[in-house]
Amino acid sequence: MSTATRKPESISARAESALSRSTATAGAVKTPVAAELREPDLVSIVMPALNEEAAIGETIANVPVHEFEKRGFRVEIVVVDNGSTDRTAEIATDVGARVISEDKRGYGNAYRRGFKEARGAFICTMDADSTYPSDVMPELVSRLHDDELDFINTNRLTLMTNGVMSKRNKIGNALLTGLTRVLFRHPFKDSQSGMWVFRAELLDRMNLKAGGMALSQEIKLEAGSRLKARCAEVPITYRYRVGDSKLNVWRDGIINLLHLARRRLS
Ligand SMILES: Nc1nc2c(ncn2[C@@H]2O[C@H](COP(=O)(O)OP(=O)(O)OP(=O)(O)O)[C@@H](O)[C@H]2O)c(=O)[nH]1
Ligand SMILES: [Mg+2]
Repeated sequence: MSTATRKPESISARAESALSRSTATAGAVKTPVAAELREPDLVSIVMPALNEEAAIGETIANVPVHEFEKRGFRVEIVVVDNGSTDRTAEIATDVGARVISEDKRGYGNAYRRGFKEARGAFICTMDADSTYPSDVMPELVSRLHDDELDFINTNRLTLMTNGVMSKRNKIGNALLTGLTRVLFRHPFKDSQSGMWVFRAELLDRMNLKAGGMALSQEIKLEAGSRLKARCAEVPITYRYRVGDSKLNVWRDGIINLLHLARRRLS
Protein backbone atom coordinates (compact mmCIF):
# COMPACT_ATOMS: atom_id res chain seq x y z
CA MET A 1 0.00 0.00 0.00
CA SER A 2 1.33 3.43 -0.84
CA THR A 3 1.70 5.85 2.03
CA ALA A 4 1.47 8.83 -0.32
CA THR A 5 -1.94 9.97 0.78
CA ARG A 6 -1.62 9.22 4.48
CA LYS A 7 -0.26 12.03 6.57
CA PRO A 8 2.05 10.56 9.21
CA GLU A 9 1.88 11.78 12.78
CA SER A 10 4.24 14.71 13.08
CA ILE A 11 7.43 14.35 15.02
CA SER A 12 6.66 17.47 17.02
CA ALA A 13 3.39 15.91 18.14
CA ARG A 14 5.23 12.82 19.33
CA ALA A 15 8.24 14.44 20.90
CA GLU A 16 7.74 18.17 21.14
CA SER A 17 10.50 18.87 23.60
CA ALA A 18 13.24 16.84 21.99
CA LEU A 19 13.06 18.17 18.46
CA SER A 20 15.21 21.23 18.05
CA ARG A 21 13.07 24.35 17.72
CA SER A 22 15.32 25.49 14.92
CA THR A 23 13.90 22.87 12.60
CA ALA A 24 10.72 24.74 11.83
CA THR A 25 12.19 27.33 9.49
CA ALA A 26 13.60 26.87 6.03
CA GLY A 27 17.20 27.97 5.70
CA ALA A 28 19.14 29.49 2.83
CA VAL A 29 22.64 29.30 4.28
CA LYS A 30 25.33 28.21 1.83
CA THR A 31 28.45 28.62 3.91
CA PRO A 32 29.02 25.83 6.43
CA VAL A 33 27.92 26.35 10.02
CA ALA A 34 31.09 27.49 11.81
CA ALA A 35 32.70 24.83 13.99
CA GLU A 36 32.30 26.91 17.15
CA LEU A 37 28.58 27.39 16.47
CA ARG A 38 27.77 23.69 16.25
CA GLU A 39 25.52 22.65 19.12
CA PRO A 40 27.21 19.94 21.21
CA ASP A 41 24.00 18.15 22.23
CA LEU A 42 22.33 18.39 18.83
CA VAL A 43 22.11 15.51 16.35
CA SER A 44 21.49 16.58 12.75
CA ILE A 45 19.80 13.91 10.69
CA VAL A 46 20.53 14.77 7.07
CA MET A 47 18.49 13.16 4.33
CA PRO A 48 18.56 13.72 0.56
CA ALA A 49 15.16 13.33 -1.04
CA LEU A 50 14.00 13.37 -4.61
CA ASN A 51 10.36 12.51 -5.26
CA GLU A 52 9.94 10.42 -2.11
CA GLU A 53 6.36 11.33 -1.16
CA ALA A 54 5.48 7.68 -0.59
CA ALA A 55 8.10 7.16 2.11
CA ILE A 56 9.43 10.41 3.51
CA GLY A 57 6.65 11.00 6.04
CA GLU A 58 7.07 7.60 7.68
CA THR A 59 10.85 7.79 7.45
CA ILE A 60 10.91 11.05 9.41
CA ALA A 61 8.13 10.11 11.82
CA ASN A 62 10.03 6.93 12.74
CA VAL A 63 13.11 8.83 13.92
CA PRO A 64 13.35 7.86 17.61
CA VAL A 65 13.39 11.38 19.02
CA HIS A 66 12.45 10.27 22.57
CA GLU A 67 15.28 7.77 22.68
CA PHE A 68 17.71 10.50 21.63
CA GLU A 69 16.29 12.72 24.35
CA LYS A 70 16.72 10.02 26.98
CA ARG A 71 20.39 9.96 26.08
CA GLY A 72 20.68 13.74 26.34
CA PHE A 73 20.51 14.68 22.66
CA ARG A 74 18.17 16.95 20.74
CA VAL A 75 17.39 16.32 17.08
CA GLU A 76 17.05 18.41 13.94
CA ILE A 77 16.04 16.84 10.66
CA VAL A 78 17.43 18.41 7.50
CA VAL A 79 15.89 17.24 4.24
CA VAL A 80 17.64 18.34 1.06
CA ASP A 81 15.33 18.40 -1.91
CA ASN A 82 16.32 18.95 -5.55
CA GLY A 83 13.14 20.13 -7.13
CA SER A 84 10.91 17.16 -6.37
CA THR A 85 7.78 17.36 -8.45
CA ASP A 86 5.63 15.53 -5.91
CA ARG A 87 4.66 16.35 -2.28
CA THR A 88 8.04 15.42 -0.76
CA ALA A 89 8.85 18.90 0.57
CA GLU A 90 5.34 19.53 1.86
CA ILE A 91 5.13 16.24 3.73
CA ALA A 92 8.64 16.61 5.18
CA THR A 93 7.80 20.10 6.46
CA ASP A 94 4.52 18.86 7.94
CA VAL A 95 6.28 16.22 10.00
CA GLY A 96 8.81 18.64 11.43
CA ALA A 97 11.81 18.65 9.11
CA ARG A 98 13.71 21.69 7.87
CA VAL A 99 13.57 21.40 4.10
CA ILE A 100 16.42 22.89 2.10
CA SER A 101 16.17 23.33 -1.62
CA GLU A 102 19.42 22.71 -3.51
CA ASP A 103 19.63 23.81 -7.14
CA LYS A 104 22.29 21.34 -8.24
CA ARG A 105 20.84 17.90 -8.85
CA GLY A 106 22.50 14.80 -7.44
CA TYR A 107 22.79 12.74 -4.26
CA GLY A 108 26.27 14.09 -3.51
CA ASN A 109 25.30 17.71 -4.13
CA ALA A 110 22.31 17.26 -1.83
CA TYR A 111 24.45 15.80 0.96
CA ARG A 112 27.17 18.41 0.65
CA ARG A 113 24.55 21.14 0.95
CA GLY A 114 22.89 19.39 3.89
CA PHE A 115 26.21 19.08 5.72
CA LYS A 116 26.72 22.83 5.36
CA GLU A 117 23.31 23.48 6.87
CA ALA A 118 23.62 21.01 9.76
CA ARG A 119 23.95 22.68 13.17
CA GLY A 120 24.60 19.60 15.28
CA ALA A 121 27.92 18.29 16.54
CA PHE A 122 26.75 14.84 15.44
CA ILE A 123 25.46 13.88 12.01
CA CYS A 124 23.35 10.89 11.02
CA THR A 125 22.36 10.14 7.45
CA MET A 126 19.89 7.89 5.70
CA ASP A 127 17.76 7.62 2.57
CA ALA A 128 14.23 9.01 2.59
CA ASP A 129 12.84 5.66 1.41
CA SER A 130 12.13 3.65 4.60
CA THR A 131 15.04 1.26 4.02
CA TYR A 132 17.31 2.19 6.95
CA PRO A 133 16.57 1.36 10.61
CA SER A 134 16.63 4.78 12.25
CA ASP A 135 15.88 3.15 15.62
CA VAL A 136 19.57 2.21 15.95
CA MET A 137 20.76 5.82 15.54
CA PRO A 138 20.64 6.86 19.22
CA GLU A 139 22.75 3.89 20.24
CA LEU A 140 25.24 4.61 17.46
CA VAL A 141 25.54 8.28 18.44
CA SER A 142 26.08 7.23 22.08
CA ARG A 143 28.73 4.76 20.95
CA LEU A 144 30.46 7.40 18.83
CA HIS A 145 30.44 9.72 21.83
CA ASP A 146 31.41 7.21 24.55
CA ASP A 147 34.03 5.26 22.56
CA GLU A 148 35.54 8.45 21.14
CA LEU A 149 34.97 7.38 17.56
CA ASP A 150 34.78 9.76 14.59
CA PHE A 151 32.82 7.78 12.01
CA ILE A 152 30.53 4.75 12.08
CA ASN A 153 29.48 3.10 8.85
CA THR A 154 26.62 0.63 8.67
CA ASN A 155 26.75 -2.68 6.85
CA ARG A 156 23.53 -3.82 5.19
CA LEU A 157 24.96 -6.92 3.59
CA THR A 158 25.40 -9.40 6.44
CA LEU A 159 21.94 -9.27 8.09
CA MET A 160 19.93 -8.68 4.92
CA THR A 161 17.08 -11.07 4.22
CA ASN A 162 16.58 -12.46 0.74
CA GLY A 163 14.74 -10.28 -1.74
CA VAL A 164 15.27 -6.94 0.03
CA MET A 165 18.02 -6.06 -2.44
CA SER A 166 18.10 -7.24 -6.04
CA LYS A 167 20.81 -9.72 -7.06
CA ARG A 168 22.21 -7.15 -9.47
CA ASN A 169 22.58 -4.54 -6.70
CA LYS A 170 24.13 -7.12 -4.37
CA ILE A 171 26.75 -8.02 -6.96
CA GLY A 172 27.44 -4.33 -7.66
CA ASN A 173 27.85 -3.60 -3.95
CA ALA A 174 30.18 -6.56 -3.43
CA LEU A 175 32.26 -5.59 -6.46
CA LEU A 176 32.64 -1.93 -5.51
CA THR A 177 33.35 -2.74 -1.86
CA GLY A 178 35.91 -5.44 -2.76
CA LEU A 179 37.70 -3.13 -5.16
CA THR A 180 37.73 -0.31 -2.63
CA ARG A 181 39.21 -2.58 0.02
CA VAL A 182 41.94 -3.78 -2.33
CA LEU A 183 42.81 -0.37 -3.79
CA PHE A 184 42.67 1.68 -0.61
CA ARG A 185 43.10 -0.77 2.30
CA HIS A 186 39.61 0.28 3.19
CA PRO A 187 38.24 -0.81 6.60
CA PHE A 188 34.55 -1.05 5.60
CA LYS A 189 32.61 -4.03 4.26
CA ASP A 190 29.74 -2.06 2.72
CA SER A 191 31.13 0.87 0.77
CA GLN A 192 27.72 1.83 -0.64
CA SER A 193 25.65 1.95 2.54
CA GLY A 194 23.82 5.26 2.92
CA MET A 195 23.63 5.33 6.71
CA TRP A 196 26.56 6.96 8.50
CA VAL A 197 26.93 8.42 11.95
CA PHE A 198 29.83 10.79 12.52
CA ARG A 199 31.17 13.86 14.26
CA ALA A 200 30.48 17.05 12.32
CA GLU A 201 34.02 18.28 13.01
CA LEU A 202 35.24 15.55 10.64
CA LEU A 203 33.62 17.49 7.78
CA ASP A 204 36.13 20.31 8.32
CA ARG A 205 38.94 17.90 7.41
CA MET A 206 37.18 16.11 4.57
CA ASN A 207 37.46 16.96 0.91
CA LEU A 208 34.09 15.90 -0.50
CA LYS A 209 33.64 16.57 -4.20
CA ALA A 210 31.29 13.93 -5.64
CA GLY A 211 28.02 15.33 -6.97
CA GLY A 212 26.28 12.00 -7.44
CA MET A 213 26.02 8.60 -5.79
CA ALA A 214 29.83 8.34 -5.50
CA LEU A 215 29.59 10.58 -2.45
CA SER A 216 28.75 7.47 -0.43
CA GLN A 217 32.07 5.76 -1.14
CA GLU A 218 33.92 9.07 -1.10
CA ILE A 219 32.94 9.94 2.47
CA LYS A 220 34.06 6.49 3.66
CA LEU A 221 37.33 6.78 1.76
CA GLU A 222 37.96 10.14 3.33
CA ALA A 223 37.17 8.92 6.85
CA GLY A 224 38.62 5.43 6.72
CA SER A 225 41.52 5.67 4.28
CA ARG A 226 42.81 9.23 3.82
CA LEU A 227 42.15 10.73 7.26
CA LYS A 228 42.47 7.43 9.09
CA ALA A 229 39.82 8.63 11.50
CA ARG A 230 38.66 6.43 14.38
CA CYS A 231 36.10 4.28 12.56
CA ALA A 232 33.76 1.38 13.22
CA GLU A 233 31.20 -0.50 11.17
CA VAL A 234 28.02 -2.10 12.50
CA PRO A 235 25.64 -4.52 10.80
CA ILE A 236 22.07 -3.26 10.38
CA THR A 237 18.84 -4.69 9.12
CA TYR A 238 17.89 -3.31 5.72
CA ARG A 239 14.27 -3.08 4.59
CA TYR A 240 12.26 -3.01 1.39
CA ARG A 241 12.31 0.27 -0.45
CA VAL A 242 9.08 2.29 -0.61
CA GLY A 243 8.73 4.31 -3.82
CA ASP A 244 10.84 4.37 -6.97
CA SER A 245 14.61 3.96 -6.87
CA LYS A 246 16.72 6.88 -8.09
CA LEU A 247 19.72 4.62 -8.61
CA ASN A 248 20.66 3.97 -12.22
CA VAL A 249 22.59 0.77 -11.67
CA TRP A 250 24.77 0.80 -14.79
CA ARG A 251 25.36 4.52 -15.03
CA ASP A 252 26.01 5.00 -11.30
CA GLY A 253 28.06 1.80 -11.13
CA ILE A 254 30.37 3.01 -13.89
CA ILE A 255 30.63 6.50 -12.37
CA ASN A 256 31.58 4.91 -9.03
CA LEU A 257 34.22 2.74 -10.72
CA LEU A 258 35.69 5.78 -12.50
CA HIS A 259 35.68 7.67 -9.22
CA LEU A 260 37.72 4.89 -7.59
CA ALA A 261 40.13 4.75 -10.55
CA ARG A 262 40.66 8.53 -10.62
CA ARG A 263 41.21 8.63 -6.89
CA ARG A 264 43.73 5.78 -7.02
CA LEU A 265 45.69 7.43 -9.83
CA SER A 266 45.72 10.93 -8.34
N1 LIG B 1 17.97 15.71 -3.22
C1 LIG B 1 18.27 14.65 -3.96
N2 LIG B 1 18.10 13.43 -3.46
C2 LIG B 1 18.41 12.38 -4.22
C3 LIG B 1 18.90 12.49 -5.54
N3 LIG B 1 19.12 11.25 -6.03
C4 LIG B 1 18.75 10.40 -5.05
N4 LIG B 1 18.33 11.08 -3.97
C5 LIG B 1 17.87 10.58 -2.68
O1 LIG B 1 18.97 9.87 -2.13
C6 LIG B 1 18.52 8.70 -1.47
C7 LIG B 1 19.21 7.51 -2.14
O2 LIG B 1 18.64 7.26 -3.42
P1 LIG B 1 18.01 5.83 -3.74
O3 LIG B 1 17.15 5.93 -4.91
O4 LIG B 1 17.37 5.33 -2.49
O5 LIG B 1 19.32 5.02 -4.10
P2 LIG B 1 19.76 3.61 -3.53
O6 LIG B 1 19.50 3.53 -2.07
O7 LIG B 1 21.13 3.37 -4.00
O8 LIG B 1 18.80 2.64 -4.31
P3 LIG B 1 17.61 1.72 -3.71
O9 LIG B 1 18.30 0.53 -3.11
O10 LIG B 1 16.76 1.40 -4.87
O11 LIG B 1 16.91 2.52 -2.66
C8 LIG B 1 17.01 8.72 -1.55
O12 LIG B 1 16.49 9.33 -0.40
C9 LIG B 1 16.73 9.59 -2.78
O13 LIG B 1 15.50 10.25 -2.75
C10 LIG B 1 19.07 13.82 -6.07
O14 LIG B 1 19.47 14.04 -7.21
N5 LIG B 1 18.73 14.84 -5.24
MG1 LIG C 1 17.69 3.87 -1.05
